[in-house]
Amino acid sequence: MARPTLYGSDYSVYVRIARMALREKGVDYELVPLDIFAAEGIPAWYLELHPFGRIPAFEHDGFRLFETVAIARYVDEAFDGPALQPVDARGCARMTQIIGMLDAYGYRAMVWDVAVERLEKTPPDEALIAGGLAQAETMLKVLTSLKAKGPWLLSEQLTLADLHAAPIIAYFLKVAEGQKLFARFPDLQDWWDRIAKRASFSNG
Ligand SMILES: N[C@@H](CCC(=O)N[C@@H](CS)C(=O)NCC(=O)O)C(=O)O
Repeated sequence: MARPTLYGSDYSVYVRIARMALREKGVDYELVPLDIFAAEGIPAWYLELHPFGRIPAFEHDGFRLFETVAIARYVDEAFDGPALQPVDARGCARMTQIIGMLDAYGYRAMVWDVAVERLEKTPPDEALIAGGLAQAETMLKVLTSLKAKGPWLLSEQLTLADLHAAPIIAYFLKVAEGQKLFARFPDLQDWWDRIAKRASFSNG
């Protein structure tokens, strides 16, 4: 099968999610560097691939996709390797719920409002960080309540939900406030220790 192409940068949480799916499946792929924040702006050719100018975008044998969850699902279904999605209705719904929740309520609060604001802004907007931490707390409480018993979020099977959560949480843990809040969720801490050891979690 043709080798797929992923467009994006190492710093991106969403690119990392897609790369984890590719690596967990054992898919050989090409990463084409695309810095969405480059001073010269987003190249016109990239906007053909992703009209909203975000990363990642993906291409396989003429088939183009953007939106990380669509990319990850395609990678899971189009290539050999261990299945990364449950087959039962409830497991599949739970996985989709966790991914949707991370996208809708987790990413902006945990990555941008807390981590990026603390690490990159001078002076940081403390009200934004406080609001982000409050939302992150709800997120982690709900994630704990949705997590099944067992090594992964959906019990025995590593799924796209684990791969979606790990890079978002990794970014949150770059800052002391994130570490302090996360330490209050021991069930997630065990899960984190496990996912952080996956070869797919390291970039490259
Ligand atoms: N819904 C998109 C989100 C992708 C996204 O927001 N990517 C970030 C990098 S992690 C980005 O491109 N940000 C550029 C910007 O916000 O202008 C997906 O699932 O792929």
